[in-house]
Amino acid sequence: MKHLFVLALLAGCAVDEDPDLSTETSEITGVWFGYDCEAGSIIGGTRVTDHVTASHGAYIAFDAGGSARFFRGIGAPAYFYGWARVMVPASGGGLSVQFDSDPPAVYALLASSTWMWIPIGGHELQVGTRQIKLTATTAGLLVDRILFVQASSFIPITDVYEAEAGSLVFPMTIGTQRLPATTKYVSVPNGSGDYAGRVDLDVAVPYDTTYILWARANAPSTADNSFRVGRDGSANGFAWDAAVTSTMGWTWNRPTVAQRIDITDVLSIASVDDGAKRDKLLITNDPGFLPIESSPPLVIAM
Ligand SMILES: [Ca+2]
Ligand SMILES: [Ca+2]
Repeated sequence: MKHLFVLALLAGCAVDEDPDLSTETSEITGVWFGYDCEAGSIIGGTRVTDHVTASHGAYIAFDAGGSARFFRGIGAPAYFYGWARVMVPASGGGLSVQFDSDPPAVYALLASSTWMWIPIGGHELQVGTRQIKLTATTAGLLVDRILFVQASSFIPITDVYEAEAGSLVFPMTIGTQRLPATTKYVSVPNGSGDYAGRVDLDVAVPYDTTYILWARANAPSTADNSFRVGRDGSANGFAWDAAVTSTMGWTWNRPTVAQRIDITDVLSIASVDDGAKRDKLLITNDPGFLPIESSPPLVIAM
């Protein structure tokens, strides 16, 4: 890291932070890099806000000017397509993206009360340390993550499905936890028996390929945490053990292997252990996206 850092200084780049030089490749995106914006170098009227619907539990808000900068070490010239996960105030807004001392490009954004991914252009990145600088043309713009991939056809998603919105097969039933906030979930109540009950969720993705699945679950013991996920009503998919939680606690976890999903598909979540509760399923193709649970566990609709 030091080596390229010194080279960058010699080349006259304005670098005031160690760049992130890690190279990552995922089976879903190919070569990629991304940042949770709250981890950037943030100055001026930009603040970091914690929230459970943001990746790593936080986003940046452009309140009154300010900027967020990220430093990327590039080992070989490559073309990257950029994406940003944003929420836009009712007035609409604009996100400005600047590489090094290039003229900034401004992307006009429509109002959105939920997170959405927007494209932020293609960029040829040369060898060395590149600076990516974000600013906003409108106060109130929120930015959670930025993601850069080499595949021109890639479209990022971070889609959340409520488990209780699916089609239930008895003895899978809908339940409600009132505290610390109202959470609706599905479960096979303890005593109803193992290996019985299912919920089928209709899902949609941009294209047929593999995706990362996350589930938010309550699983108070290893006897109350197992389920299977298949497709089209079958449980012949893969086993998934939720992370063990406190009695009233909820947490996100994921299987290590990405799973194939078609453009329109039915994911079937079949109960193995009675007593396990499932609140939400999140489907993403962003390898760096991390849903988190605040501590003590809050329950806030995503
Ligand atoms: Ca974030
Ligand atoms: Ca739910």
